[in-house]
Amino acid sequence: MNAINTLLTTAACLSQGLAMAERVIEPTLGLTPILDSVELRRELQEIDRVRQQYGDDCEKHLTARQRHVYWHDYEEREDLWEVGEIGDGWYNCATASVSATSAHRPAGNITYTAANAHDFSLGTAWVCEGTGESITFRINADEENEWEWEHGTVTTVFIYNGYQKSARTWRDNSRIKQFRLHINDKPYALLNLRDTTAVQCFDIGQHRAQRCALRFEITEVYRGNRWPNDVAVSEIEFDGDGCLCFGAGTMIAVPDGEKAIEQIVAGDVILAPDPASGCLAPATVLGTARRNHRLYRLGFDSGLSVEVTADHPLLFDGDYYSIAENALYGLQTRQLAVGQQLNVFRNGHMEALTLRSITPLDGLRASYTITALDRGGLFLANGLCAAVEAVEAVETAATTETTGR
Ligand SMILES: [Ca+2]
Repeated sequence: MNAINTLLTTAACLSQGLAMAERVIEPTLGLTPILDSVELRRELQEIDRVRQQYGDDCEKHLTARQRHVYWHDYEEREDLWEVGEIGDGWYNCATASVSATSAHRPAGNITYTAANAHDFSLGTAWVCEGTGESITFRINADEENEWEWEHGTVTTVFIYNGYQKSARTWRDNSRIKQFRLHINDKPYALLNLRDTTAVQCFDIGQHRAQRCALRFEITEVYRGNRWPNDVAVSEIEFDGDGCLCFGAGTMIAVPDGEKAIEQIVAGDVILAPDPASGCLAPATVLGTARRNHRLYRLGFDSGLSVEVTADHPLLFDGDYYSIAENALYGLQTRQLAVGQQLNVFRNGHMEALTLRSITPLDGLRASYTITALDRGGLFLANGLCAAVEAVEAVETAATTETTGR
């Protein structure tokens, strides 16, 4: 009997241990939106003044907070609640439909539906009773980007906690303290949210995005001052791999010099490296894309740097490398390592430079890429040999040509 009891106790401990082993993910905090419209307008006026004085070079004359406003609110000043930094990024490739187990009834013309948690506005929120309720996002490829999304993944969740319409609505309504994230109907992790208006970024690993269902179940709340039974979340957004890109200002080699990547349009002629001959040849751009992504700065000795997404394949000495090893584009990349010597095209010839640093940049930034060329699959970005998005098709064609199959 004792032996049976011991066995049962052990089994109970084991099952408890398993329950306790549920994955817990803490957020990294991003930018804090300015909820006070008077304060925001004041910052915008100051940015206008600096911009008039220094033109496009104004960024270095702004405070860190003003730079934040400049990047994320400046263009959207017509609607101060717009979530400017996320809107047209990953969503160029994907759509997410939203539903919830419940939502509070409208108060006059103010609604609290699930769709409010995914409308890119901090002025609206999904509001429900709280613990036990959940909101589900079903992700699918945008029809026009079907090809790209064969490789697309979801890796990051961004949450604007509470009702961020104003500082008062944020305090008065309850906020989420913890979500249990279910991926494709299986519990995946507990997300611990902070009681802050700053955007909260959760790295959830890499999940195939096509037909992925993410359900966020409320398990704990921070109580609001006035409406403890109104639990609110203003926005839940996503990012992922499958949309390789460079930061604004990355210079692309063209026949008469260089051109910033954000100015490249379909029909432009660029200089494309041919790995077989080692020569540069003109190629016509067939498509470009603009998105918003988390970017990383690669810093080389001699002061060269480039801002790029973690998944972008870069060709060095016959091998593809990226910051995060992946096979998203039908070719296996190797992971870049600090200290590595890499051949970069500089001043008209190849130069061996050492990779000194890989620095993650905060928040989401405007990012750009060339999706396809009329010949080859490579372009030069700050001298680095970078793959276009349709690189898999290009590589397959090259292999077929070489092997004669
Ligand atoms: Ca919203």
